[in-house]
Amino acid sequence: MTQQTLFTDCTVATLKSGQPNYGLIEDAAILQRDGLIEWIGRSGAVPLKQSEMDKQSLQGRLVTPALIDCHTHLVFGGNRSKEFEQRLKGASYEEIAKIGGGINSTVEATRAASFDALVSASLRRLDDLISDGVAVVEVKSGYGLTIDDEIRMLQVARKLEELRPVKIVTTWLAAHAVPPAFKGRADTYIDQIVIPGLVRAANKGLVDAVDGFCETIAFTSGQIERVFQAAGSLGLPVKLHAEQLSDQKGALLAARYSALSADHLEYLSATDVEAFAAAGTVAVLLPGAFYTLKETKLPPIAALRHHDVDIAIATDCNPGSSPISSILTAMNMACTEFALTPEEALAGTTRCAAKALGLSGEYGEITIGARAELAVWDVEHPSELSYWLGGSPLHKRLSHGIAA
Ligand code: DI6
Ligand code: FE
Repeated sequence: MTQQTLFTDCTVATLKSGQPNYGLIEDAAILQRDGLIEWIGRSGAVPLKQSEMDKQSLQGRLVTPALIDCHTHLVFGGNRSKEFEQRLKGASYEEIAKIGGGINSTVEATRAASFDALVSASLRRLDDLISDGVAVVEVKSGYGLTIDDEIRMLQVARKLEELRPVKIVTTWLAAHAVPPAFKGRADTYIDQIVIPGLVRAANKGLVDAVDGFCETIAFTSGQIERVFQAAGSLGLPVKLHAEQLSDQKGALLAARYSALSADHLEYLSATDVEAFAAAGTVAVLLPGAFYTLKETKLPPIAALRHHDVDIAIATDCNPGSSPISSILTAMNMACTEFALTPEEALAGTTRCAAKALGLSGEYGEITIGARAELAVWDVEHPSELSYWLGGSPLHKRLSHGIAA
């Protein structure tokens, strides 16, 4: 049976591409049918007989597309508060990684945790995101670093989707760090774990995209390129942690492989942005990592804007460089640290984040045919979503057109 609702008495920020001022529609109505947006416009212009419809007043609230966190490491065991203390005393992220802390310490804790323990630790963080109006979360592997442990992480990620009304997008990130068993043998690790593991995980239907960490403390662009070729032969899209700590020209590699996104980008050279822009690759900025690592080098925002690169914002939720499970906090940080406008920040967690996950048109915009995944807010203007810090002004989420 058809399920249809007319939401009335609201202001809608559609975030539709090419529309100024958040695509705002005052005194709006939204018609959803079987979980899809059937119509959106001014309340006086509803094209059907309203008496025949299930109506719901939103009592003057603001409606946006539900938010999207397009870059997280949500599944992990333990935490790294000890490293937080070390960094506050002056140790750098790279120094800690080189002496066996960093990603590899979370690898140990993740391998030691049971499947259920990983699910419940991840659920807490997922619930934080949901209470910020998030409906789509990308989740990476990368703390297993054996084939079985990497696969288990993605199985945990898929399990989350059964437990909450969200869409989980999975990413194979075995090329995140060289594990101790392969110390000094990064190429062998790529050949024996990263690529055969990817094939196995993909055959199990566990992989939506493939990522890597291109950095002096991780993998060279040549090593990442081999992973990208394997992804290509499986028909999987790629993305990359690029230019986070130094300029390794990872963003250019990502662009050459038509990556969905290149992420971090603090050390991306402004002169490389043009080539990057031509690929249509989304620039995912991660202000939580910038903040946590007390980074001072800003991503080349002016050049990204000049070349019309789509900019997304994500939490990078992880226990080392970004222990943040609030997308609204990431939006606030993007404005305060990177001088994005609140409108850019909101586009960065809706329309542009959807593009970074290959979900354009389906999520991240309120437009006819898109999914009725909506967030209803107790705010007067969308700029408030980036403005408040701490606490969430979410009134409710609508998932599949129904209160979630
Ligand atoms: N860059 C990051 O910011 C995360 N991964 C990456 O490649 C950090 C992961 C961690 O420190 O655990
Ligand atoms: Fe990351």
